Amino acid sequence: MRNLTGRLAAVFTAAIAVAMTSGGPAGAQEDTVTIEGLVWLDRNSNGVVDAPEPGLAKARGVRVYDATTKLHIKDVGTDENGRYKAEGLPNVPLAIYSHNADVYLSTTKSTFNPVNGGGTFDFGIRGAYLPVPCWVDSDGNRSYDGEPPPPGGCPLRITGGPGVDRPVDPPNAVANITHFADVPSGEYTVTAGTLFDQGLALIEPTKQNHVDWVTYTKKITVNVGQSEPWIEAGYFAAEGDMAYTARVEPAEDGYRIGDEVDVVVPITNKGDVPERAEFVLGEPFDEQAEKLSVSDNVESDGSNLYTLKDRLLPGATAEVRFKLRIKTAFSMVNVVGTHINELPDADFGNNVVKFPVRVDDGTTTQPTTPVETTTTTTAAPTTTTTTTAPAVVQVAGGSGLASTGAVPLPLLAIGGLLVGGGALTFLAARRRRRA
Ligand SMILES: [Ca+2]
Ligand SMILES: [Ca+2]
Ligand SMILES: [Ca+2]
Repeated sequence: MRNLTGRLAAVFTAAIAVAMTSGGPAGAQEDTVTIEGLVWLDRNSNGVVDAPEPGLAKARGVRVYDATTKLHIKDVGTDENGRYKAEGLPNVPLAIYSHNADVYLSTTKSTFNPVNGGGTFDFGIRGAYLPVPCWVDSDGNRSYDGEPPPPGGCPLRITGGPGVDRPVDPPNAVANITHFADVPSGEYTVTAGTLFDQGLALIEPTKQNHVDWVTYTKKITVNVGQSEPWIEAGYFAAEGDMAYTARVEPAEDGYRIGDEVDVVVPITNKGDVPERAEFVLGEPFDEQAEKLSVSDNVESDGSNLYTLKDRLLPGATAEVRFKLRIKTAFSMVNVVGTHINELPDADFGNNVVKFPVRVDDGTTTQPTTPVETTTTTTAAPTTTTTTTAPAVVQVAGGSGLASTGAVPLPLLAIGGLLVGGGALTFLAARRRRRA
């Protein structure tokens, strides 16, 4: 018995010894390798890390594969300095690929294969360099002649591609012009900020690479490592002038409570740049006419202040249409454009429209409707044969101008003082919001 016990103990001890040499945690550590390195923006493409060339921070780094089986092991990203490090990789022949070669130009080897025992592998990449002349056109020729940028800098931004969203880079020691540096390939939108509060607006695009003066955007395609396209954003001292008229449809000498009418507000841009126009429908008030619908080319915050959704080109006219049902008598249509649309309005004289409208106020005695009785011979019902005569409306001193957009000069002159209801309040509130 003692002999058997001794033999079992010897076997058990041997088993532990085998397990310790072939399996345990100490063995696993010896069988792994580490790779590390730098991914940097090699702007001069010389394959060397020069002083001003930054690492590609917090981005994609490398992809690691088993070089024999082709199986993907892991992807490793970069830190804030553009460095990557992968520990605990199996000690097998590895294939290491740049994870940026699809959207950047590689200026060094982009693949190391096979790699045994780990090591350090750096990857140089180069993005596109997009010059962006951005200037205030001081000589009026709508071209860039080395003029300085707007006083507050160039409000440009690039968005798109693989998660790019950043402002334009100012001129620096390397590039003496505003630019987007290190841009990976992809589809982008370049957006120019509006500078209306400085009285500046984009020039009319005359070249394919100008940022559009209506949308303040430009869509571009960037190819791997190119030095184009360049984008131009020229501003100039613009003058805004929106002109407003109004009419009522259908054109009638007078209207009755319950009638449905359209108040139409044509707005013409007499300024020299596209702008979104704003105005207040001062009268009729909501208490006087129910708004059944408003054309979809304007937006409103729920007040009686309306803003064109799209910028109106110089010389163009947009019509805003209100469908109204008359609720109570009113005597004026009153439309007032704002002092400041996107730019200050250079001529407020064409912003106020005010004209009289005749509406039956309900006190007029309706004329006794002459029922056609030509065939009446008995007490046959007549109610269904009633013919309603044209309404006779109460004219409160109006001159029947409802059907025209013309504004009598005296009324125009006082219009600015008699802005209906809360128009001035809304105008003031709007300016404060913008401030
Ligand atoms: Ca370099
Ligand atoms: Ca110029
Ligand atoms: Ca105006």
